[in-house]
Amino acid sequence: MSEKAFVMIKPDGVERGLIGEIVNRFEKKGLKLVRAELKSVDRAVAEAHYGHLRHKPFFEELVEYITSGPVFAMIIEGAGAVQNSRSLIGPTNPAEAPPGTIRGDFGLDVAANVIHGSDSVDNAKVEIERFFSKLDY
Ligand code: YYY
Ligand code: MG
Repeated sequence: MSEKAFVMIKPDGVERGLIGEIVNRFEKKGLKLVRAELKSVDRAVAEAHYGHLRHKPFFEELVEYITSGPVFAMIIEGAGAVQNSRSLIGPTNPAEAPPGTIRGDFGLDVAANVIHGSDSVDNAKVEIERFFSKLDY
């Protein structure tokens, strides 16, 4: 059975008009876009999504950033969708991400790093349920 990943273009990526370019990369890789929605993230969802970082000094800034404008939330499906989407996205800090990766090509700022991708199959399930209603996938 094919795997699902949760991927989200963050407010800076949406604002800078990168949705088409980014979706294109997933499609070219052979991963399928099975659900997508432009939506705003409220504070409760943001705090849950970044709950693993709540004790970090940048947590408040992170929550403010992700709630600052619309995001483009996606369910991506295909073989190894979680690992393969993380490979397309690249390392957390865009300043250190290699060219050819989404973060390497489109960013410099670790706080506004263009895109989120789930880091495990289990977390992907939790994130998909957090951002999409059950009827949507
Ligand atoms: O999964 P990934 O997004 O690559 O990194 P996480 O360690 O899960 O951190 C989530 C999010 O937090 C990251 O995308 C940017 C932000 N962040 C930050 O602003 N400063 C850091 N030093 C580390 C992470
Ligand atoms: Mg993460």
